[in-house]
Amino acid sequence: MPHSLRKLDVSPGVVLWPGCLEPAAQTALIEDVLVRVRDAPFYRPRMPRSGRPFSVEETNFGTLGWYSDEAGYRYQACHPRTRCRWPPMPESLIALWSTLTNHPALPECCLVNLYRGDARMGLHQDRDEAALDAPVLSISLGDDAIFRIGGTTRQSPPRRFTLRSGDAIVFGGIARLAYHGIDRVIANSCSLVPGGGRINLTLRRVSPV
Ligand code: MD3
Ligand code: FE
Repeated sequence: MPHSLRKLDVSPGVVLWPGCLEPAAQTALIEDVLVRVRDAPFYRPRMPRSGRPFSVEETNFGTLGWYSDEAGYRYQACHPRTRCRWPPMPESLIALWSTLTNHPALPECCLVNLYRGDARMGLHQDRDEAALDAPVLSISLGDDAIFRIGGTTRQSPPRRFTLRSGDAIVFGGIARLAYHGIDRVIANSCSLVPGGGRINLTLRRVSPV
């Protein structure tokens, strides 16, 4: 259950709930994540063609997981190393999706991004989902991150703001295809993630209804 439903309209299509999850809910959620990570360990995706490894480590929950390697970006039902289906999405996240997005269809993918050390995420669009009418929900856990979001071209002037542990943010409408990225993570700004760092959970609908 969300702790605070105080919301901020950050820019068209972007709604931020600062401190949506209270500390106890953050602890419960990180435990829900880490127990699933035992079955679906973090791996380092690679860039299409070049095979250059990401600085971020990833895993997924739900019926479809986002994956990238030399062959390209795609959604797949199984973990690349274990070959098993991804663990189910925590129920609390499905409930939060319905509360915050009001979207009628269920999320299919919870992409889990782990930022440690100098990990960052370059400016990109999320456009591997056929269901581009559905919003994306992101939940931040652990260290603060400097998030950057622009418009629908790389040239659009970006806005930057900090995403903190427990924050929830929804990207829909015109923001759904906005360029965005994580410039950097502020090490040791939060002690929630065992071993340090930041975990971001991104919930997405992939298939059209
Ligand atoms: C804006 N992750 O996994 S979450 C990603 O914090 C990704 O790990 C970042 O970008 C992270 O693709 C940013 C915020 C986010 C997620 C999806 C979006 C912003 C978005 C999709 C469309 C527009
Ligand atoms: Fe993204």
